[in-house]
Amino acid sequence: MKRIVVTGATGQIAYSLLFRIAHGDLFPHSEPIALHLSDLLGTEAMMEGVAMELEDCAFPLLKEIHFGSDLEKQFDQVDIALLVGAKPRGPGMERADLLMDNGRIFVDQGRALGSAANKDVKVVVVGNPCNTNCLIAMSHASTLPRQNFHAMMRLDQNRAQALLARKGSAEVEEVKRLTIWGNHSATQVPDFVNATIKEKKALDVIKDPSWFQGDFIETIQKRGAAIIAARGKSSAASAANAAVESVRSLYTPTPAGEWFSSAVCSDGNPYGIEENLVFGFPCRSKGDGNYEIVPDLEWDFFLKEKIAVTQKELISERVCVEKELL
Ligand code: NAX
Repeated sequence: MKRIVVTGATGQIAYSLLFRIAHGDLFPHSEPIALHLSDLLGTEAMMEGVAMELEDCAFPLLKEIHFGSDLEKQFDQVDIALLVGAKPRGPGMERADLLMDNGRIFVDQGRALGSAANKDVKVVVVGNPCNTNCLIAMSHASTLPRQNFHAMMRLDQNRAQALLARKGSAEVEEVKRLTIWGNHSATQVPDFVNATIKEKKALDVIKDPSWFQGDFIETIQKRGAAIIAARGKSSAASAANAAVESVRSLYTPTPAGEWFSSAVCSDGNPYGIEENLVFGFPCRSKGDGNYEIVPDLEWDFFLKEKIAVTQKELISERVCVEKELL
């Protein structure tokens, strides 16, 4: 049986995510599941309501449901931790304030993971700013391997994949080798140089380099804001889907020559990115829950410059939190 904790369990992403997990979507094989719902003190009644709805789905794989606000209890023996809970950015709030406020949450969660979770736990941070939150949690879970921590880049990858399929008149599954380098923010770098459509370089299918360097990158970087403008709320079901796929990719052998995007610890990376960052890289897995960074992808001058910018942003986020939170 796999124990899975979801934080922010009464939030809008969790309201899609929990049901996908309970249905068995995290793994390519059938696996009995114990779900641990974690959220702030005072949300117990809502968590109970969500637990009741989960029961009412009569999911065959869902064997146990636990909920509460005590991190040590909810993180006890978990195999997978999806850290979704975070404070939304309020009006007039600076990015630095958000970094500090949310960073504090991840200090406690990192410690609780280190002391209570299974030693092989795989952690995916969704709550924003997810790369730096992940760095903080990883730094405070010193008993756990740093390579077991991920920040979610998959929604950006999926958005880029869908856009390339539309523009290139292809099916989504015919778009491959997409990397989102760097930070899950407006500086992220969707890599059109190495992406393929129907086994050909995307640049040879959509013969319009200025579209890639302009509209394509900007649309992906600003897609989150466009959803908020249209829906009045941030992405939720698509974020939940991406969280499911982030985990599922770790438990599914990556087909030869392909990869998926995840932000992982940059220590020892093959691209010369500064160490001690959580940075979006191309990753592949043997399906055992672990991954390696795919080496040897080429960057053209344009990508190289953009990747330097996103790296700089991540370094500045780290500088912002390092005194108090690292
Ligand atoms: P909601 O506001 O619906 O839910 C947030 C949840 O977090 C609530 O259950 C709340 O009780 C909990 N929470 C608030 N403060 C907390 C604290 N101090 N400690 C623990 N839990 C706390 O947000 P939702 O739409 O579910 O989004 C959750 C997070 O995902 C946000 O940070 C959001 O920015 C982030 N996202 C990340 C994405 C990604 O691709 N990495 C995309 C979607 C989303 O924007």
